[in-house]
Amino acid sequence: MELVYFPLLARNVLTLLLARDAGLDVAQRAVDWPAYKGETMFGQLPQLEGEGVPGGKMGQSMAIARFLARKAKRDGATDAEFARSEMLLEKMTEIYDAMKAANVPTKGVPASEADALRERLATHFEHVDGLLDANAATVGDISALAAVVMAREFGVDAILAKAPKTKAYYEAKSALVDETCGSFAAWFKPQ
Ligand SMILES: N[C@@H](CCC(=O)N[C@@H](CS)C(=O)NCC(=O)O)C(=O)O
Repeated sequence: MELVYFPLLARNVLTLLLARDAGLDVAQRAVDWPAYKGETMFGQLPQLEGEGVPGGKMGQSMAIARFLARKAKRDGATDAEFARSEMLLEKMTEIYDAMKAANVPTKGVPASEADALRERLATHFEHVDGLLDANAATVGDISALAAVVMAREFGVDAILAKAPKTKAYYEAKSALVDETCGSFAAWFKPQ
């Protein structure tokens, strides 16, 4: 399978980390944009393509991650694990949305707003830390890692100041992170 996306750290990170951690064969492919728009289901990226994808292609980043998690049995083995994983996924969406709201596309987050965002991120990651189970490695647990990767330009120590388990998980998974998306540029960063 191929994940069509831009060489950035954004809506692709969760899927790529999950796929590699779970041993699914998913490679990222870049395309000419906006020339490729007409080939996508919703006029946007990411899009998962290839054999094993119903109809050959699917859009919506979180649907893609959940689809692959189900395939790899990383969506939670019990009701309790599923619930925990789903809450973590929604936390990642909140973290993404908080950064997106403060971000000026291609430029970054204005310096005047970066400290306030850092504080909001630290609180979000404190919530994440209360749910995280690195050993379970559900898609929700991996989404905690993805959230740190997307937010790390704001300072890992600052954003994880109240999230020791998440910090330890991020540090333990540094090789996975580097191999998976080490060559992509940060999308969310202070200006
Ligand atoms: N809800 C969609 C949003 C996708 C989205 O906003 N994609 C952006 C990049 S992150 C995009 O394709 N932008 C280019 C465009 O709209 O032309 C998802 O999660 O996949």
